[in-house]
This record gives sequence, C-alpha cells and structure tokens, in this order.
Amino acid sequence: MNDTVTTPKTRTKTKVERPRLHKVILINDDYTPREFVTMVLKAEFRMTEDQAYKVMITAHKLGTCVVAVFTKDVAETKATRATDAGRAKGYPLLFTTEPEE
Ligand code: TYC
Repeated sequence: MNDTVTTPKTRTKTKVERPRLHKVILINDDYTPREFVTMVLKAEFRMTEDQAYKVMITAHKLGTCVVAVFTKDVAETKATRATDAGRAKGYPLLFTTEPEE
C-alpha cells in the first residue's frame, strides 16, 4: 500500500465581494430646457417631480450631479437611454457613468 501523507502546497481562499456600483452623473449644459431634464429624470430613473427637480437644479448650479448608483450594466444602459432621449430632441443633454470608490 502507499502510506505517503501529502500536505497541500497551496491553499485556496474564497472571497466573495459585492459588485462595485457605478454612479450615473448628470452634466449641465446651456441649451436643454429645465423641464425636459426633469422629465427625463422622472421617466428613466423613476424619480418624483421633487427629486428630479432637485437633481436638475443641482447640476444646473454646480455643473454636475450624481443621479443614482447601479451595477455597471444598469448604470451604462440608463445613462445611454437618458442621453439618447435628449439627442432625439436635438438637445446636448449628457449623462455619464463612473465607478464608485
Ligand atoms: N442649464 C439648463 C438651462 O438653463 C438646464 C439644465 C440643467 C440642463 C441640468 C442640463 O444637466 C442639466 N436651460
């Protein structure tokens, strides 16, 4: 019989991490009407009139505003859809995404 005892040379440590979330960021511009920005925020991000207005006016005053955080795929899809809604009307409305720290 083979009585050799072997000890493993490497160990596998399994670590499960939450997926990093990505921010959707609204960028101000001089041309898109305020009401249109608010309408897109309500439609694409399921915000109330109040929430949407606050995000819109923050971007308007400061230049940008974080809209919400999602997994990477969802953030990118929503940012693209919201940007396209503006483009369809000829507005330069822009939503970008970036990973959270
Ligand atoms: N600055 C625009 C205006 O005065 C309104 C606006 C707000 C546009 C926020 C884009 O992300 C934006 N009509």
